[in-house]
Amino acid sequence: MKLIPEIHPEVAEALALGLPVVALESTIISHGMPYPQNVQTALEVEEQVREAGAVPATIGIMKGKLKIGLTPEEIEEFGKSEDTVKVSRRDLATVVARKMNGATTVATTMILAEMAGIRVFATGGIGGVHRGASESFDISADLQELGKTNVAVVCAGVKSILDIGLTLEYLETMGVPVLGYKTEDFPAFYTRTSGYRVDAATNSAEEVAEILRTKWSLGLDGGVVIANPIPEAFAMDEDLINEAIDTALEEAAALHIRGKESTPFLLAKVKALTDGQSLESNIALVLNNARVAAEIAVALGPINE
Ligand code: PSU
Ligand code: MN
Repeated sequence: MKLIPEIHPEVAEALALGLPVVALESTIISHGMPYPQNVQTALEVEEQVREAGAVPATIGIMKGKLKIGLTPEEIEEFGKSEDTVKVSRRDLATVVARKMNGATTVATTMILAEMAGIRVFATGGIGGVHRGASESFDISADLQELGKTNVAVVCAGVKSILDIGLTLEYLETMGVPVLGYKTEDFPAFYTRTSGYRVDAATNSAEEVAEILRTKWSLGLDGGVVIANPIPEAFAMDEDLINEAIDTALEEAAALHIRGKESTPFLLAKVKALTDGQSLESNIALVLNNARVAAEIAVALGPINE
């Protein structure tokens, strides 16, 4: 028997009517930000999606149930709980079978969004190829997912805790278009530039929607990265953030932090080292991505296959 996700009634209705819906992930709530800012941000992100004319669907796993659209109470539970498992593709079956609570990463949120028929997803940053990956082999499952699952992901680029150049190479190998939203530069999450370029700059949500529609109508399965730089006013000083990242990476190496703990450890360290400034930037860019994702979902309209 096929496992079907539980879709929140408001989301189900929007999908049935062909109205725009934006998927949102839950690892950013459980592992990406501290409580209570995580919950507050998750709720504000939903509000931002609504203001821009789409219905938000925060995705997560509760007691093994696949949930498309969490209630504010469920978001609060995700934000508070300390034993929620970070669930990427390889963890999904175990967490569902054992009826555990799980927070979905970019990869898993894409999988569940696609199951529900949601085509646009907003997050902060995607996972990527870690620095030193030639030794550690640490490459986020997000990149393989982008290669095969039909969901567009609006993000603020890739953090320089990762190897940005290798991440872009990997995306090219997987056939994933990397579009810049009103920029030619690939952004580095906390900063608007990374020294790398996007494949194509776009100037409007309509233009992005046209590329998405064309890709999928060509039968080219897979996602698209829409790189939307952090608003200027919240961009961080490059030297400050790079120094914090270098220190965080040194500490992670000294403590032998590996595997799925790596990204959450680095995020928390960077926040501590920048006196919370990185958290403020993080919140601003996620809200900005939610708005752009909603505009793209509106421009895209329903996809009929
Ligand atoms: N990058 C961020 N914030 C995050 C993450 C990445 O700036 O919260 C989370 C996302 O859920 C992403 C996951 O999918 O970390 C990647 O983890 P890993 O590198 O273990 O695949
Ligand atoms: Mn990893």
